[in-house]
Amino acid sequence: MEPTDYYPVPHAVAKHANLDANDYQQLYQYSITHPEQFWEEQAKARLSFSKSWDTVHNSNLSQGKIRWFEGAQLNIAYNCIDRHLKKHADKVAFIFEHNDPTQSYSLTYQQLHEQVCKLANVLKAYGIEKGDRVCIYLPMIAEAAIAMLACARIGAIHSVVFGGFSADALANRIDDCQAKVMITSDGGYRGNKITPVKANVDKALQHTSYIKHVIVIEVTKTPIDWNSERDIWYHHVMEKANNDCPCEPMQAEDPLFILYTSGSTGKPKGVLHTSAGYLLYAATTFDYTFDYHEGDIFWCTADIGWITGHSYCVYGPLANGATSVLFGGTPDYPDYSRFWQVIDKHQVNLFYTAPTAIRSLMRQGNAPLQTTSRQSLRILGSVGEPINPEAWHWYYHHVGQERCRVVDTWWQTETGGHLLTPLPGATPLKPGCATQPFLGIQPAILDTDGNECQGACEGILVIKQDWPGMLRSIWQNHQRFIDTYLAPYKGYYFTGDGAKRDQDGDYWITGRMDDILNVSGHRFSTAEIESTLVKHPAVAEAAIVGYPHDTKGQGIYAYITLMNNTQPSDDLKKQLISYVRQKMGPIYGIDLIQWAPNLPKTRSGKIMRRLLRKIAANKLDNLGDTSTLADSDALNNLIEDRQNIETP
Ligand code: 7RM
Repeated sequence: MEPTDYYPVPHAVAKHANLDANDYQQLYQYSITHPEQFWEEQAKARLSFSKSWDTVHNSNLSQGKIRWFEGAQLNIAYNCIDRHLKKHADKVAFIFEHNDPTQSYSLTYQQLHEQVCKLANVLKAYGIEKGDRVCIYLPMIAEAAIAMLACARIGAIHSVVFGGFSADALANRIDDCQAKVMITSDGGYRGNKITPVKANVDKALQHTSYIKHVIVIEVTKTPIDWNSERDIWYHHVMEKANNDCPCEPMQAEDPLFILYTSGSTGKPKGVLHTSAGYLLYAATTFDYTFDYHEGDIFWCTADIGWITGHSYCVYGPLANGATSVLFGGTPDYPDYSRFWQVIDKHQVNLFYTAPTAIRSLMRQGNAPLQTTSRQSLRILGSVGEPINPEAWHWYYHHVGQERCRVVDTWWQTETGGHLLTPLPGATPLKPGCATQPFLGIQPAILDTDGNECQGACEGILVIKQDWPGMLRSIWQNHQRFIDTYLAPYKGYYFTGDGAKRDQDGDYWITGRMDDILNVSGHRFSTAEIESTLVKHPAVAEAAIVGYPHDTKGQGIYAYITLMNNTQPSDDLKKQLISYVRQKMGPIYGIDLIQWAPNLPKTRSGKIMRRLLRKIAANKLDNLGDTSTLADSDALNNLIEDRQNIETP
């Protein structure tokens, strides 16, 4: 490590921060030696309960039983909205920054309350009761947050499906959780394009029969098909809805939402989060990681369809009574200065985005930055994948003008909130390093035999105790929850990531240990893409691997074995690429296809992905042990042919 690649906390920053290095050290020790007292104090300070708990913590990690604040009652919408009204009714909750910069507007806590109550009453009128599932399939609009909160108000469980997923993917997710009502829109804006939203819903609903009512928000006013027995205009029913809706009292461990994420086997997992623990963890991490101070303007650029949107566009900021920007546009529209323009326009203090966005903006050079001042910025956050030092430096030196702390937050859909992150006033920064555990989190690094490594080392990242924001189960598949996260290393939560710990005790994430790709900060299961490809009549077999990609982090590389009677062609490549996008969603863009008359396999028939990854990356100097290969010709042919594949 270069000696300059280290950014200590300036005194002035430490002095004004919620936690300085001493506070963090003390509080961290306390949080892991007295977790129950620590989280009980946090809960009392941060949340309002209508009934207190019997036990703070009643978990058994190896048995898959995770329970926090059992016996307590609260309502999540009450905690995010109602309790702020007394003092802050006119404070802005959301600034909605429309795709079209001239169409932005704000929503105060009072206005948010009214919209949420009305929609909650609409849901009730269409038969939604406590515990029912509601599917939300929307572009990034303020109504997406309103819909989540309306569910929370009446105890319905929301399942938000990201708008970039296809009709098939949507249908599978509806089926898995048996959602009764769908909240969607006619279309969505993306830069100068309009995306079909309702059309995807119509297609999905041909394959599933659970949804009884579809509430449609008018966004783009594009023509859509209408099924009058099923479809309802949002603005019609909202106009007539009563704005008084009591909050349903919920048990601390009642489900709040399901969010599907890619697993290493094909089928997506319905990650289940519950009420009190999740909200407490989102609220605490929001406050400390972003060093939130009353009056700050926060902007998380994530879509609400991902966990980052759930925890840091909606629940974390609202639980803290904060003002945040919701962004319905793209970083390149109307031009590449959009992020920086929005920061100036709304005087954003705390900004949170993904390395893939940073890299693609960095590629535009500094001209788009120079039209803006960005003087309001104090904290810069990163999430979704490792941030490479080059992008980190650009973010720190150019975007933040060396004035802002960069928080590289490592966490997962399953963890509910940040597990590893620097704290602005407490932690010295190292580019590309997620640094230190959050309060209450005890990471460990295991070797392949499951032994804990001490000191500086590299291995498998696990967490030693449960924390309030941890997932509680996989929807309707508790055994899969245990098998995936708890059984691999008994007594630990298995993250699926590798990590390195350096001599200062700082953690560096090295990437996934399983067959999950991280493309532009999104999780993709290689198995899921493979099983889609083999459904195409021309495909006999497919193997997907990731390879290093300049802006996306990882690109998707497909090795495809065609049916005997099928001729390879560039046209067929295009067809296969669009087939996958159509079946799985436009975010599933295969970058490169290589024809593989044979795949390199072991004698027992396992595809040797390790070799395929090396070929895809064009790293052919050290292939490692190839002695278990059944047929070395397959490998040699692929290596030879690799030269004919252009890396875009
Ligand atoms: C929040 C989110 C989770 C996976 C995770 C990692 C990777 C996320 C970082 C990161 C290095 C980071 N949820 N990951 N953040 N890797 N540094 N700061 O992304 O469920 O969609 O993905 O993303 O591999 O396991 S997620």
